[in-house]
Amino acid sequence: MEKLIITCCVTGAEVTKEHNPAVPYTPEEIARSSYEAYRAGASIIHLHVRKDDGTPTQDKEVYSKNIELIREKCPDVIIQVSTGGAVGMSDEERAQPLKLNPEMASLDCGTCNFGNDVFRNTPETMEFFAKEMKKRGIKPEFEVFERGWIENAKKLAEKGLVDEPMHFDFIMGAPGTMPGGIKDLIYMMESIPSGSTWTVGGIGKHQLPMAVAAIMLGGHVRVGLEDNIYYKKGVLAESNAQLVERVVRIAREFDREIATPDEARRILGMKR
Ligand code: KMH
Ligand code: ZN
Repeated sequence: MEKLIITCCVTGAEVTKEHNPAVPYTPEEIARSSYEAYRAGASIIHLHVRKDDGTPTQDKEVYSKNIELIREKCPDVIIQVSTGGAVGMSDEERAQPLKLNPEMASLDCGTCNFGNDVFRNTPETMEFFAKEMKKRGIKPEFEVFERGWIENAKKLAEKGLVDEPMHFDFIMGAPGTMPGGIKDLIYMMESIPSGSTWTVGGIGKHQLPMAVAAIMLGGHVRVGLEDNIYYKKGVLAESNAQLVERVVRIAREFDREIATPDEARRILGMKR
């Protein structure tokens, strides 16, 4: 098996310090938390940013400041900006961090219920993000909340809007979307085009079982406070690094070595 790529989703747009005080908001907090996760073994930081009061934002200048501080501490880590942003944001608003030409970005390829909201990604939205990423040489990570979203991503490839190999992130167990069972994960991994890579992010209680399954099945792992604020039932995670450290320990038990950022680039078919 390839070495294991660990993505850390350090803050997201939904969780707050009221849920877990370790959720980082300011550029300094996000950079520190990213650095700790990187030191623990994360080679990709999935990056949302916040205003200092915790409000999610896609503001280009705020992204720029966050990226600058992360880069100071982790010169080689892969920074994957979010184009999902928060529910209700416009496409233009969500696309702002792409203007900074990051190495990688998330591309949500479908619409779903999302808790009590609807996370809207129309075909037009998906094509807009795909074109923008292709134009700028940004590697997309296709976020998949439902099985049909893989078909939407394949359509983008058929239209020549994305380059292969494609990289998918299965988000499993988010309220309103596909569940986080092993059978669901196997169905997903068997549905992507051959030669593609995949990672999985389990939401809440699904984070640990999905991570262990991915380690065994040859996929990659996403963990972090965006997806899960607990270490175990009733016990809050102390930090993003703590969640990454656990994955590293388990991977070692299965003889899967941890990929450095440059090894992750090679596995994902990216140029530095
Ligand atoms: N915050 C969610 C609505 C992404 O980063 O691309 C979308 C999300 C996915 O987190
Ligand atoms: Zn996200």
